[in-house]
Amino acid sequence: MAITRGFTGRRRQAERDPRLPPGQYDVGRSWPVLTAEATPRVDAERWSLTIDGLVAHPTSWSLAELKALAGAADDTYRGDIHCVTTWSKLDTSFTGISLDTLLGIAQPLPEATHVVEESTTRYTTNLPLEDVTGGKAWVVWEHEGKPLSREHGGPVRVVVPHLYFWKSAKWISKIHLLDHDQPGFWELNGYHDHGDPWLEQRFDGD
Ligand SMILES: Nc1nc2c(c(=O)[nH]1)N[C@H]1C(S)=C(S)[C@@H](COP(=O)(O)O)O[C@H]1N2
Ligand SMILES: [Mo]
Repeated sequence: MAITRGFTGRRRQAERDPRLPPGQYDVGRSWPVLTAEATPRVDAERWSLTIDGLVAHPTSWSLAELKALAGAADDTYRGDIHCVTTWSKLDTSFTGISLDTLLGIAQPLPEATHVVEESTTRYTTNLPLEDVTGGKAWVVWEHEGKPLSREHGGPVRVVVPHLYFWKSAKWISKIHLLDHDQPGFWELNGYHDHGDPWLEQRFDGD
């Protein structure tokens, strides 16, 4: 028995997809919806994104303006996403604009160290500025080539795929820059402040 169990264990380990962080499973083609609040109906025509706080040029963009800015660049993230509730979705894609482009316009002041993403619903999540710069974060309106559905944050959400997905606010409306860390909705309710899936930073104290 012991030999069989050991053999099975090793085989399972060998078959485990190296793209899966510890404690995660692959949901395949499906995509679970995780929403704490009621799903809002956001009018894409009237929606805008604002970057403000500790920036030289506080700026708001309509969706048409964001699309024009993205233009031919067609900024697409292709890769994996990981939810703290243990599902991961591998090799998926989101199209929008890199936060680098938007922050390049707003220009964070030298003292800016953190951002808070704010949804139209008042959901918030906090990140160090360095986790949303350097090609790590996108503001997106398409998933796998189709408009982002309402339950997944449409018309526009954030995607920060290297952190657990609660750091990716749906129905984004504002990105606020601060000179200190300011825990958001889940961070005030027991989740880890940073949320690195490879370090299993699920809960406060992990
Ligand atoms: N506004 C808002 N954004 C949110 C959430 C939420 O409840 N409200 N849930 C977060 C969590 S915990 C996850 S895992 C992902 C879920 O995104 P999905 O529903 O598109 O899979 O969105 C994140 N962004
Ligand atoms: Mo999540």
